[in-house]
Amino acid sequence: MSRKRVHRRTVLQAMAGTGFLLTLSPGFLLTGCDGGVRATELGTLGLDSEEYDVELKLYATPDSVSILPGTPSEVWRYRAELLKGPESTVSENPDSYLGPTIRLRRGQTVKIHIHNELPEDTTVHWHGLHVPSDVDGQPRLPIRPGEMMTVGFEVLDRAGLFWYHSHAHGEQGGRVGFQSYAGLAGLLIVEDDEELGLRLPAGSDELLLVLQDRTFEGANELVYLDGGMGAMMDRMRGFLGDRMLVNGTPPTTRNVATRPYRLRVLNGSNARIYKLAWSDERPITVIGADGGLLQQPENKPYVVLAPAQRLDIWVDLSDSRPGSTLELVSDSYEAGMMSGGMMNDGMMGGMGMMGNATLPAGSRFTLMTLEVTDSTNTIEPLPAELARARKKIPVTDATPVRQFELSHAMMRGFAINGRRFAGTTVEDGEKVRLGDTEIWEFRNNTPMPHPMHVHGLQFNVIGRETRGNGRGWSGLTQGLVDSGWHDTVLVMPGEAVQLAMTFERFDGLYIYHCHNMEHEDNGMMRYFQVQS
Ligand SMILES: [Cu+2]
Repeated sequence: MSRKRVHRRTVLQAMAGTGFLLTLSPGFLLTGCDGGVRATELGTLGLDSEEYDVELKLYATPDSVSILPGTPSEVWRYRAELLKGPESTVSENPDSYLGPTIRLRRGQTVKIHIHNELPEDTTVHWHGLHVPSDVDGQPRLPIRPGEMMTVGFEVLDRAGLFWYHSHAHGEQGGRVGFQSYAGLAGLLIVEDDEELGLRLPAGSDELLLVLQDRTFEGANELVYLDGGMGAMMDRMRGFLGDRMLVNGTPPTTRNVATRPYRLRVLNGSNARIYKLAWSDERPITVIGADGGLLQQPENKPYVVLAPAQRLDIWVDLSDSRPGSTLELVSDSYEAGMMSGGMMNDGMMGGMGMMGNATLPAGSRFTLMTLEVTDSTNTIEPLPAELARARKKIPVTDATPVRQFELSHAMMRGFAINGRRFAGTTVEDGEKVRLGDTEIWEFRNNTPMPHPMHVHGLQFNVIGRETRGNGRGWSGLTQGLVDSGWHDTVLVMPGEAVQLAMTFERFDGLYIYHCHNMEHEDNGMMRYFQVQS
């Protein structure tokens, strides 16, 4: 038996409440401020309750799925089994490696038994959800092969599109990039009364889109960081696949009718940034971002979607002619050589020194074609006011500012304030007070963009400043969606971005990191501690 498994047994036994647990996982027992939320019996983390509204089993398991014509591809994926709760809680995606879409209601209590059937450690992170530290799927609480962990939480977030994915960190380094690439990701939708009251397009008029790029070789085998110089460059700029998959399959045509649709889009890619636009150049109407609906709809010529970000888009096809088509594309932009983009002379960076991507960053391609095949007369207009319930975080001149310098050392990966990921180590500058509001400023000193993610909360983007050095990326500026609520913000090269955030309800350890998964796996991740 390997040392790993012995170690895990120790953790499981220790969950009965003995003291040495603290040394195995600092912060583990600190989550006690919100009556009833605490680590309890064997393997149950987070909310401990007699009764849950929803209970399900979630398996992380090897599988094979037909993605391209021919041989099925080997993947790692999530499968779910609903034990208790509304039928609509779990919808499988049978033709895809993506995990089932999990649909929850605000206020529900949820219990999830996570089974690891993979040959290595894993975790499940509920990206964007405000959950206790122990439930957050952090690398400090791995689920060993063959073992099960139970997490409980209350759905506290307002309605929005969230997702769940692996957040594993192995002994040799980060495994987020590999495991997510292998297929360990799925959508999680939170609904609430406020949003349902708006009567936005639903059912078949709500289109869920997960954007991912992949590379296949041989008999449809997924390829990730396949060694050599190319792999080294992939680690530096982030992995770029050579073809697009949408919901785990090549882009398709969807039949639609002459009425409004709601597109809810997740960038589930490891590193690729999308510039979403309509093929007829009509504006993109944005109604929501990571943390739910915006206060009012906003029209943009195009929108930028960085890894882990979500956008909610409304489109009205009521004036469309039956037989006509409309494409959702990712438009071209200049990405800079260091990020695998096109060079100025039009030569593809991917063919030169920057790795072997044949679909360089900033390429134009189609993600989905809408073909109008039906006419309908029932039109729900888009409400002018979408969200009133959540007020922006108040900040004043007295609100403390915490700065984070993002840096890159060739061959030695990435760092935040000069520090690389070092397990649960938390420095003085990484401790915050429960209940406090702060401004976090991420300052990008690298030639690459970084989508920075803070766990356990939603923040407001309150400012952006360019400090020079931002060459090459101006083609994305007008498409950044900064209003509303976010858990991931794109910080461009040479840019400083200010975020307002409040550390509510839960103390303990959380993580902040770049969501370019190769940057994250190569050091650009740190723990921070919320102290009560
Ligand atoms: Cu990064």
